[in-house]
Amino acid sequence: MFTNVIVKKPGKSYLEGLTTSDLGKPDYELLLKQHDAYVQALKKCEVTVTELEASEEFPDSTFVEDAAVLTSDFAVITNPGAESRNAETVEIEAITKKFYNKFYFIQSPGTLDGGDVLQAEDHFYIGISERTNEEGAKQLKKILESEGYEATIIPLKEFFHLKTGIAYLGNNQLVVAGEFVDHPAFDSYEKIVIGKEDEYSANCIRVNDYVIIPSGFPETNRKFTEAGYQTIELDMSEVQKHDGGLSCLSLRF
Ligand code: CIR
Repeated sequence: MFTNVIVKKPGKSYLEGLTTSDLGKPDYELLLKQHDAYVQALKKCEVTVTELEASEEFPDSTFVEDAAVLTSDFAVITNPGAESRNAETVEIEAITKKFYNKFYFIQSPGTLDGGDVLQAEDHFYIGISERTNEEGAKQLKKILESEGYEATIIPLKEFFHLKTGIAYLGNNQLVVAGEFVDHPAFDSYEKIVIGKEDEYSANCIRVNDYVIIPSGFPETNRKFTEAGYQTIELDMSEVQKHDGGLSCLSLRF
């Protein structure tokens, strides 16, 4: 059960942010509408939304998930792997101080993006990616284990971030795509498998009574509905253009 989320309005500089996709330039007005719909959907999930103002200095800072890993009783401030995003943590640390008094920090030469961290009850999975290095992953594992959690490090083969291709729904159920479908680390879970053509929809978020999924993936929606979940579909086109998905846009705790 989540009670709070932190989101951040995208600034105009979003258009100059990082991307590997070839989906074209985002439309800023449409992006704002999509972000607003995201905030409304979260409110429908009965969480209190803390919305940070846009900052032009950090083009990718609407992807707040990468700057912290939040658990029920402590916060880990990350050390984001992209140079242009590294100082996004300053604002996130300041806002999380309103909710937490126990903090840990990922330190250089360790790098870590929150998008590479998945929590499934008391077990965390930490991806090693272009953004999260082995040192960063090991630091986080040590922090989590010192707090009584289990942690498994997963070197990624293809996905951008760990959560690009996996989500935890609760009830021992995972949503998996691509390299995670047959990954032995996830053998003990019940899985909703997302096909290659619907891969983008594996980045979804369970928030209390709903699973929020990107629109345009009827097969994914059908799978969730069949598994007994209520879904909310959101158009994520302008977010996808900059390699983002539903999880990246919020910190949920
Ligand atoms: C970046 O390259 O950092 C952003 N354009 C996208 C970050 C997406 N974040 C995430 O998957 N957690």
